[in-house]
Amino acid sequence: MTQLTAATGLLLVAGTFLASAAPKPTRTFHSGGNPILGDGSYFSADAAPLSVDGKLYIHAGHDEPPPEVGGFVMDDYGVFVTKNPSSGDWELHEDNLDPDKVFDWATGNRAYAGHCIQGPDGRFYWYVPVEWKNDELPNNMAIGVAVSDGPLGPWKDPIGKPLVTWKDVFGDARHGQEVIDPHGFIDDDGTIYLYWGSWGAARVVKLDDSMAAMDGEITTMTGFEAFYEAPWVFKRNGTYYCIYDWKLGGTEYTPSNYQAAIAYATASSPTGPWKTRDMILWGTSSTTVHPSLIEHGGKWWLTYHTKDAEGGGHFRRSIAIDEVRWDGDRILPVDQTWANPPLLQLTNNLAREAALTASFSEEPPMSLAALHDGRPPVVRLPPDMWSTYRGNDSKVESDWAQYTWEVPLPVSGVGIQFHQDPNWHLPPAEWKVEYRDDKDGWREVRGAKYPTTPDEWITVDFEPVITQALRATFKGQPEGDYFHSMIVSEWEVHSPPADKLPSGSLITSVGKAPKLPESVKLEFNQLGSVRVPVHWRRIDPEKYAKPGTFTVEGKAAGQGAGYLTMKVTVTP
Ligand code: FUB
Repeated sequence: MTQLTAATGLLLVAGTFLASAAPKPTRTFHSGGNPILGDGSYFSADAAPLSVDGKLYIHAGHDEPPPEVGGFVMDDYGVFVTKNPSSGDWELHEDNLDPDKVFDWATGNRAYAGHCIQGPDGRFYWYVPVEWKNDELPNNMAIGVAVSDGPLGPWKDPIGKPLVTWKDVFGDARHGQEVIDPHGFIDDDGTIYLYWGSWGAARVVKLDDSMAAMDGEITTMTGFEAFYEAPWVFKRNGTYYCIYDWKLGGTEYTPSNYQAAIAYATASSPTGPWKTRDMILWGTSSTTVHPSLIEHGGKWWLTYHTKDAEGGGHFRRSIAIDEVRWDGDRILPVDQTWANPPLLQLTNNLAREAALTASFSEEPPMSLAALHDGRPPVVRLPPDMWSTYRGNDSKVESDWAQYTWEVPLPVSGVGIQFHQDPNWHLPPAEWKVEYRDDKDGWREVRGAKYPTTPDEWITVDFEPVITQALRATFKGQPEGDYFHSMIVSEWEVHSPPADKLPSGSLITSVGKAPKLPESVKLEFNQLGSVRVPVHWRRIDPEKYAKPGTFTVEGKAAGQGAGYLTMKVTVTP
């Protein structure tokens, strides 16, 4: 079949399209790793990948709020394009679909997670949940569909109205779940399914061949464990897979009920019943993750989002992509990667590499892990905070949190941020920092002063010590015979700078990964020499595949002034 479409002049050939009239990207960039675009110049969320004619298109939402706004501001969609995610070469098409301009019935706000697929007619259908100009319903998010001859638009509304609304799912009922996060899937027999789901319910309906009308009953899918939102269905070797946002507050994967992890379920039919198999990725830094999984260029890829870009936040997210490996029909847990992995970031904060324990933590909704996530938050949500709240009548006078390292390390200060709220949380009446001394047990650090001002960053310096554990103990503000609980969003532990960061060299032979030392001896003024763990950058096996030399960077724990370097010589 060859046809020339009137709308754009694109040539459709047997279901493929020749992108003669493909719009020009608004920018091209090279990505050094996740987040794909991490410089904070454009925030993106809800990645929905589509592999067409050797290119990977990622249709994505656009996060636009200023840093201090704690809610979604999403008014349009963008598309990221690459031939090969490993190349790091990307195009970005900003403002590719603007609901304001495409849908007469939409307010133009809340352009949430959509999904673009190619229909049997070779055209592209982008299902998007946007706000409907209808204020009579309990919730006016509705799924619209935009169509185009190419995956980059221009987009048109083929039906002039929403495709699925609250009314279609719940009729006149006042209670239900937001109609968002659509996902399209065409089975081998040509049956077209539209899925969506949020707030714990996943739904599906068949579409007719127009791709823009429902064809049958809406059903609620069953069998998932801890389904929260964002169903993404695909088929591999006859098995249907659904990956989704998994959420169960108070568990190891999602301590706070504001976080989500990524899980997958399988079924023998595209509508379930589903059986949850395993986790693919534990929660990321942002409260939402919105996963998708696709085969492209002979590899499988997971896309999701985080708040790891410069200036990022829970509502200023950035999309990420990592390779997925299979073991037979099992999806293996994905190794999350970053352009600059957390343990390689230049900081003197030792808290990130410590094991963290506490006398108590209110989980859910809060999360003890927030103390050492390395990010004092701008907009605070529960997973960004440790709380000792046990009720308004707690007789517990004090609580503690403790960092323990695998080896003794030099420490010379802490940074902390307390908060208060109208609900019984106050900064502590007093607090202190102790270190563990092998001989004498817990001893208070010397020379420290302990401010308690809420909502500002507090730095406390003290006489340097070498220790394997540091503990902060907080006394609650008394009221009658009760004690107020407290909230801490971040607790850093600072290492003093070493006198010098050494560099080294070693030899390896072709094909053999160099054996980099796990620790390095550093000299510290007053404290003498201390062996400190080193985190090395991952080495691409290409580097030692032939004779030559290259340099690897390493980050010594607690050393923020620069990287160690190791020169590697590869001999034949
Ligand atoms: O981006 C807005 C909403 O947040 C999406 O629809 C959800 O999947 C979550 O990522």
